[in-house]
Amino acid sequence: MKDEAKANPSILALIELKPADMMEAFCAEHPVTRDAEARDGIEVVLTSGARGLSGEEIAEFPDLRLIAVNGVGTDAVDLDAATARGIHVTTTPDVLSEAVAELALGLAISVRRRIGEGERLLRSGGWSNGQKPRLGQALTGCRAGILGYGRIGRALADMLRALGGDVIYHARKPHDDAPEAWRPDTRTLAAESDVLFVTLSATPETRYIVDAPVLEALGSEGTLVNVARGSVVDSAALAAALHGGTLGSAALDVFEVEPVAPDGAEDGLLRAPNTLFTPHIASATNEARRAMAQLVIANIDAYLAGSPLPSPVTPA
Ligand code: 8YV
Repeated sequence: MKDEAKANPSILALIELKPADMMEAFCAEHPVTRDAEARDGIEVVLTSGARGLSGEEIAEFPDLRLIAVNGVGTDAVDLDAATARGIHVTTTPDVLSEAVAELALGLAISVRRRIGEGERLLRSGGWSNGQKPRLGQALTGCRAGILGYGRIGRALADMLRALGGDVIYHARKPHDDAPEAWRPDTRTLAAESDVLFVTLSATPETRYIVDAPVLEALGSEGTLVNVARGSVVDSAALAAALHGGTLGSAALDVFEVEPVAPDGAEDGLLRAPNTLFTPHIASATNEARRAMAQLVIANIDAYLAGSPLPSPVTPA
């Protein structure tokens, strides 16, 4: 790469692409800076679904033309501010759907079969001291409700069908090509499910779409699994439902405030019974992250070449 371009980086990386060799190759072949204060001359910002780029930040970049998101969630990107300035936004759809669905499945099996609880009983010596592990609940054959029927919801439905249970879903409208049955609203979906999987996008309309009445409908034997965003679940209502026994169990990979501090805002939730928590790792596999990095770089290269962008979310 010409020294002149290296001297005047036009790409700001706010995140590190993984695996590391992808970031090394990216920086070797592109005019990249990691200087978070850089503004002038920055045409491209590389960010993540979790980090995003706010309207205030977008306003600080006079030359910005592309926001390349390493992820599918755009809730942390001010799309209106980007569109108003004709700034492109790209994401990495499809390449992470199976990884996210796989973790959702793993969380459901782990919390219902009390895998974490059993592991703690063994490591604490409780089992060797005669304590008996508690019985769990099967996932095989149970009624699974999927809230949100996009790429991740569909990938999850495919996996759940193999477990032989009924799979139903709620989305804004029924999907004609869906083998599963549609339910008209979230509470009806919860009432007819043993496990409610949350995969829908976080928007102002979906904030707290899983609230106390929905959790009550899911019931004292029911399980909630969230691999979408923390903002779609009212976590105070969730903590109360778990502590009160109106909801059976919950497994979360995303939270209203991330990262979660052990004694922080989600304290009540972290101390709730029958729970399992992971630190926003749904797409965190070598396979998915490498494919995400390849797609991010493909979008940036297309922009630099003036070619059509592979996966734009804002009108190209
Ligand atoms: C990533 C995500 O963890 O796709 C998303 O929106 O939240 C996750 O895939 C995140 O983008 C970090 O790169």
